[in-house]
Amino acid sequence: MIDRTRSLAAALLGVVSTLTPLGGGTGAQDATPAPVSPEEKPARPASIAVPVLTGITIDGDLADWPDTIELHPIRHMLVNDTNYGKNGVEERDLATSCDLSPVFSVASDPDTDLIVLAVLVRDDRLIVGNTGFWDTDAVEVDLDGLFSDSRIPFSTVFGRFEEVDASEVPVLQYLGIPGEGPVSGVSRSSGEDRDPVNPSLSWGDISQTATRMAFRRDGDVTVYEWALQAFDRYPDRPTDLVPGKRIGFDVVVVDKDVPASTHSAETEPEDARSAWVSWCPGFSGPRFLNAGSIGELVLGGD
Ligand SMILES: [Ca+2]
Ligand SMILES: [Ca+2]
Ligand SMILES: [Ca+2]
Repeated sequence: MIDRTRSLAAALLGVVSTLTPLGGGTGAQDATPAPVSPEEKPARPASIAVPVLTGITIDGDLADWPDTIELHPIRHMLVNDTNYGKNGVEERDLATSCDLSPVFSVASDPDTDLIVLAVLVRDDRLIVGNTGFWDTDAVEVDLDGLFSDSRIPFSTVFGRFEEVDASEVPVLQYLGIPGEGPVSGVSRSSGEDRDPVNPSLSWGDISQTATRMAFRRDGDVTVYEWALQAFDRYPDRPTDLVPGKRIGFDVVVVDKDVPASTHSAETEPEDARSAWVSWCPGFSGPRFLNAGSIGELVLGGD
């Protein structure tokens, strides 16, 4: 996997090297790979020992990221789903396809207690929509500061979209699109009217968090640069990012390549539905309902 990751990075960065240099900047200190001790064996199917990285500016420009930091592929496509499709890409081609080939780098910043995340998405067609989850290119980030196996039933959320509060959901889901908000057409959540923000926190108020995101489009690569706040309990108990801590984590890239022609995911022509591709393998329903279904970050440090 490491060799494949490196070859993907080389292939992708070969394309974007003059456009989105990941590294070579002087703004941040070098990322030191986190040593993994025997007691830090992976607990989830997808696991990263994340380095410490400070001094990142969230502006969509990755020149402040060190070139020593590892890139990870995002390559698990949701198939046989009524909301999403292959969008013309086969899963096996996600490492090299000009239609869609996404990678990311991630680190923890102990100075700010935030997770920093760079997502690079080579994507042939930029589509930004504001009506729902099905009409736009997007990135979804799932975080569980408690690293729990908590699970809630569908009924907690579905049918209560405007009332349910993020504190009731075991996984916080941050959403970002490469354009102006609103995200997913949300104008009201947890019982309150919301401004059209981007990024957004599903069922919550992102202004009560320190999370932010900036995007940039260079050639055929969309870059999302994030600083993300995890919570033991949203919004009053943020997670302390201490060395050795595990954080539940997944990152998902959504690729839509033609403007939506209908008003729901199910009614979009099957070949026009967006692709949904996750870092963590497996799909047992929406990530935010099941904290044990996402991967993990194992935090490095001194
Ligand atoms: Ca930056
Ligand atoms: Ca595409
Ligand atoms: Ca697209």
